[in-house]
Order: sequence, then C-alpha cells, then structure tokens
Amino acid sequence: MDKQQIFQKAKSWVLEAGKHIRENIGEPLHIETKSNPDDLVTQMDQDTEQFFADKIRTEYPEHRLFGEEGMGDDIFDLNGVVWIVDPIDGTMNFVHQQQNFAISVGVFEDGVGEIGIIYDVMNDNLYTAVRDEGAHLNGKLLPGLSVERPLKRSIFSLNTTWLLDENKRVDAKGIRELVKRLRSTRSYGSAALEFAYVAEGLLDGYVTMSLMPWDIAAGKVIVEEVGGVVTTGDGKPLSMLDRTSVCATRANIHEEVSTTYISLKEE
Ligand code: 2AM
Ligand code: CA
Ligand code: CA
Ligand code: CA
Repeated sequence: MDKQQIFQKAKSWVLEAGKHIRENIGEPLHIETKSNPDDLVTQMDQDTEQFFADKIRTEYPEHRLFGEEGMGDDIFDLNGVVWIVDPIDGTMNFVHQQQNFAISVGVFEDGVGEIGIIYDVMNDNLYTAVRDEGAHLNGKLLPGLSVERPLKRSIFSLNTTWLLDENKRVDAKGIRELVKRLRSTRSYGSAALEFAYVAEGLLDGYVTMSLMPWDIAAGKVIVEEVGGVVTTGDGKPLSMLDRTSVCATRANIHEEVSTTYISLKEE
C-alpha cells in the first residue's frame, strides 16, 4: 500500500469530519441508546462513520472498514488493508460536555498497524503516527518516552469501575493496590485521548479492562511509535478483532504493572 498517500487522505478526512462536528456542536442532538441506558449513540456518530465509509469505498474500494456504528464491513480477519474507525470516541462526553471526544482512525495491513490518527476535535489537536516514522502532535515530532519515572511518581488513567469488587473483568484488589502505588489517577472518558496523552507523556499509563478494536487501533500505533508498550492487561499481544483489556504504559514500568497488579478474571 502507498502509506504516505493513504496517510494524507486519512488525515484530510479526519480534519474535515472534525470541522463538521465543531460547526454543528451547538445543534440539538438526536440521541439513542444501544446496549443499556448509558450506552449512547447520536446521529453525529453515525453520520461521521458513514462519511468515512463513503470516502474509503470511493477512494480505496479494495480496502475494508471496521467501524463501531456498523457502516463498514463484517470483519472476521485482518487480511489486506483494514481501516479501524471510531467516528466519535467519548460519545458520553460529546453529549454531556461538548468536549473531550476524539475521532480515531487506525489503518492496518495484514494485521500490522501502519497508520494511527487521533483528533481531539474541540481542541483541534491532531495526533498522528506512521509506523517507523515517529509520532506527531500537530505536525511536531513527539519526543518519545525515555523518562524512567518509577510507579510511585507516575500518573495513570483508570476508570473507577475497575475498583469495584463486583466488576466482571479484573481482581479489583490488585487495581486498588495499583492506585495506592501510583502518584495519582485520572479518568478522561475517551480511550483514544487516553492513549494520546500516554504518547504525549501527559500520562505514564492507561489501564482498562474492556475496549473494542476501534477504541485502541490508532492509539496502539501512536503509543508504540514513541516507545511505549501496549498489551492486554496481563501483558499479551492485543487482539484487533475482539473485546480486550489494555495495559499501555512507558516501557520501564510495563512489566511491573501487568504482572504485579493486573489479574484478569476468567470470562
Ligand atoms: P465510545 O464513546 O466510542 O463508546 C469511556 O470510558 C471509553 O470507553 C470511551 O472510549 C468509550 O467509547 C468506551 N466505551 C464505552 N462503552 C463501551 C463498551 N461497551 N465497550 C467498550 N468500550 C466502551
Ligand atoms: Ca459507543
Ligand atoms: Ca470508542
Ligand atoms: Ca464511538
């Protein structure tokens, strides 16, 4: 594939979609719920994914689209070129706050993440990475995660759900030990932005127990490109086809976090 050409197209579509969202941010929203009353989707999520579907099908008919809102293809493998798209990551923030949401686009070829783009729409911050070419924020090279701060001076992003004993996915006691060990935690409500902040060095890690491929595809490419490590919660390679846990951190603390503090429950 012509990586540079696809990257330029992807970037221009992301910026165009983001501009459209910004220009319509004050308009009344058509909101529906999906799996439960707190699982929100708006017409803007659907329209934005349809925008990407139309663009990709016109420009690259041989590529496939794996998107959250179902405007793409049914994906059961990652052969060839697959665009993994979350049209709005952080829909609850979009609805409640009109900020703190992102467009996330990953382009994978035969299962390898080649391009990652995360766009913080309201702040007009564009995080990009092309594999082996570094990661950029608004065109400026991100310096990479060479700091070696220990866990006790680290800030992680972590959803408080995983502190509750009744959660179905992880031993909450281990997560509480992690919280005690860390300097502090944050929770932003957009997985894509949390990956972007790890890549930027604003966070030392992001740990969460239940994400889908479109939440992580772009973030994985970007964080890995600055030298971060992105695995399942228990340190295994991530699936880009199924729901997964995630441990994304600076390299020097990754093994300690994934082995000492994260103990996944059996499905
Ligand atoms: P979304 O806004 O695109 O749905 C919130 O903590 C983060 O988790 C957001 O990135 C959100 O993405 C994602 N999220 C929300 N519901 C989810 C679900 N049922 N499965 C996986 N990720 C989800
Ligand atoms: Ca959603
Ligand atoms: Ca998402
Ligand atoms: Ca979404």
